[in-house]
Amino acid sequence: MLNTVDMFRAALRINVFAVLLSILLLIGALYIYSGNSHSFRWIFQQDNFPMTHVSTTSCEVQEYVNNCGNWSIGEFRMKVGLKYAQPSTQKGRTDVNSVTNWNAPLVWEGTFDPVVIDAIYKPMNPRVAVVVFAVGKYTRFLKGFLQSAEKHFLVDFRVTYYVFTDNEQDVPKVELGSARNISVVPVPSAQHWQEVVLGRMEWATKAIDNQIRSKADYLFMMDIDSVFHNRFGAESLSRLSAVLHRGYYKDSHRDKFPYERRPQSKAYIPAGEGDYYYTAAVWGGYLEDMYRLVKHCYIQAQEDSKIRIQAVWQEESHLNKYLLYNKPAKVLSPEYLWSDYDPVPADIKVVRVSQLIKNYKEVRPNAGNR
Ligand code: UD2
Repeated sequence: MLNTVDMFRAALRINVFAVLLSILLLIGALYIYSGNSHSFRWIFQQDNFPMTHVSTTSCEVQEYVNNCGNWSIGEFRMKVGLKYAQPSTQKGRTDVNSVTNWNAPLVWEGTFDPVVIDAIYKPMNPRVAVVVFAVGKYTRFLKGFLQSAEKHFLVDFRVTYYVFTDNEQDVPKVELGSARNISVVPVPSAQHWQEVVLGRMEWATKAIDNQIRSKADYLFMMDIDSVFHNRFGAESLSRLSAVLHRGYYKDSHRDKFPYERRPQSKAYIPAGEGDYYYTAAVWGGYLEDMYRLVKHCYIQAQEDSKIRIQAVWQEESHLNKYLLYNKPAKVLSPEYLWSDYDPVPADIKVVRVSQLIKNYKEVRPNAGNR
């Protein structure tokens, strides 16, 4: 039989337990609220905010909704009271064209406001995969690339660098921001640099299938022998973003572009056709769109090799052919890949990434200039 004291103690224990449980539940609720509603608290609020403010801010946002479907329209509404310079319909860059003839943005410094861009993209919290190859002596470029990317590439976004290398020990320990990682993907060594350059398409296709697909929303392919110098931000994100090659952007006649001109090759582009000449050293987009394009380059190069032909600029030739018939959603100016080989002209207001000067004979496995 329980006496009165025992009953009192039992009641006290139950009360203490109930209070502790309530506190735990309260902490849990607050934690969930602060995590999930981060974007609402910071940028997007107020369900009665008109839709037009969203769609005119960026067609890219609408595209993301259509493709990813992860966010309701309400989540793209700008924070009421966010301060940024008023956009103008009259003033802007006049020295360069900032729209293509298929009405896609052509991105230059001065054509976007980073405050607005970040306010749109950061709350989406996309996962970005960066695929780089560092095979043979190219591991020497990893440190400079990664350290500078941490300062300038999609800062405060979730980024995973997939480093494809034949020498894991040479992957440097680099201090990374939060939610940023390096994932090493082993690949065999190569006898010829062409094996690496074209092999990238095959290895990247397989890696997307095997390990990247479930972990990324966007994917960039980048050359490793380059260094970031300035912001390379969310203004670069789109379904498919291609960078104008610095050597051919100043209204070169399209027949002078170094497209593949042999009809036997799958990369063939006939004279009289072409929009721009894009570099294969930086390109990016939605994971699935990039997968289609990377795989396309891989398959087309394989078809070429069956008849013992190699496109004049390897995967870059296949990339240019694809983009002629499948227009990119954004075209990035050569700010997004300049080169230390060339002086910077007046219309390049900001060099965001620059290719390093390298001794081709020394770094490539089979010596010889390109
Ligand atoms: C140009 C293009 C490049 C590609 C190549 C094809 C530019 C700035 N770059 O670069 O995108 O189209 O021509 O011919 O327009 N790599 C290794 N180990 C090697 C060789 C290459 O890891 O032994 C990787 C590395 O990531 C390098 C990339 O492949 O950055 C491209 O090779 P490259 O830099 O030698 O080619 P490059 O400078 O002629």
